[in-house]
Amino acid sequence: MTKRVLSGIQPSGNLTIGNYVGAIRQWIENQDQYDAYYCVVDLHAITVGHDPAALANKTREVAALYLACGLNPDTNVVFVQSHIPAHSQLEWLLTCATPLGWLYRMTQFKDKSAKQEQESVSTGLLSYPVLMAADILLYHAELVPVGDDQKQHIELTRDVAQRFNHLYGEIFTVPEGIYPTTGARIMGFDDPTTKMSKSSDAQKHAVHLLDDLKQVHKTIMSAVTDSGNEIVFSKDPEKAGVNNLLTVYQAFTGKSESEVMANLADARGYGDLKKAVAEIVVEALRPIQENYAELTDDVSYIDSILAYGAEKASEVAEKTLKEAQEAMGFLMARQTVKP
Ligand code: ATP
Ligand code: LTN
Repeated sequence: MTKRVLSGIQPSGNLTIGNYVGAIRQWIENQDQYDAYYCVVDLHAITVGHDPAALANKTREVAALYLACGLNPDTNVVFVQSHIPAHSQLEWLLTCATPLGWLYRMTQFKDKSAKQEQESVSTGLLSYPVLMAADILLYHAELVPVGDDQKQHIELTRDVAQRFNHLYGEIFTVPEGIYPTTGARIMGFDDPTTKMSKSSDAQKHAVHLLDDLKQVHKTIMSAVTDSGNEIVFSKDPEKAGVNNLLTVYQAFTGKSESEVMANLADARGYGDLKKAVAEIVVEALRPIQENYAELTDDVSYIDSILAYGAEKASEVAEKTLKEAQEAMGFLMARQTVKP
């Protein structure tokens, strides 16, 4: 049987090569094998401060990038999370079945809330993983392709599904996360000890999919390394910068570690390594940027894909929501109103 897949990215900044390698590339590589749903999770993007004037365009941009990277909208359902009210509705039902302690344990909540004034941390930032669980469980997704940083959220989704099923009956499929073998966590070029993140403002931190290609080259050439000169894959924290560059090279070429080392045998130092990585990344981004320009030439094209996607997604989501409501004992609304 074809497996059901769901994943999504928040329109909370400019998509990075981390989002590409950790998530989108997995979606594309296996797109013929799955019955897949990919959403732009705009409701997640408002959990930290956002710009209302930019949200709609960002949402469209992320959807266009899914397609520009190679996702086929004829065989995958591509949609916007907020277009399907069932996501917010199921979230509330699941929230009431989720112990608060489970949410306080989430490291992403701890990290993101620590960066804000404690008084202004939103409740949404805490309940965010429950919304993610709703996204996944509404579609009975069996597999969720994401980067490493989402492991804890996937575990929580599994726990919530199991708890709900135990309390109210077997409604939800318990999903599994799938993670790329290479590049599940790309680190920042300015600081190889922190994950590359699209919401970081730091200069030279990330390469974004739509960055000017000269800038891409510059950012990679400025990557932080170490004071040595040894080009090796290594878990030594001292060598995190070099390891990250090699990982990016490996992720973009699809080669094994030993093939990567053989390819780079002539590199004399870190300058040569960075140049090789920059060339690979620039050539991978070039066709994506060309596709993106073509796709966004006609604004209504992306909107029509999203409208079609919402129709398909809603068929599945509405059905699951009703099942969950019935299982919890709600009086179901009837079609005919006149007594
Ligand atoms: P934000 O900074 O807004 O929290 P983000 O860059 O961490 O954003 P998300 O929208 O949280 O991106 O993640 C979208 C997908 O990209 C997820 O599957 C996530 O695991 C993956 N991802 C994000 N950053 C990386 C990274 N540095 N390396 C690998 N995968 C990543
Ligand atoms: N929390 C995820 C984004 C996300 C997601 C999802 C991923 C929201 N809903 C459902 C997979 C499936 C993140 O990457 N920050």
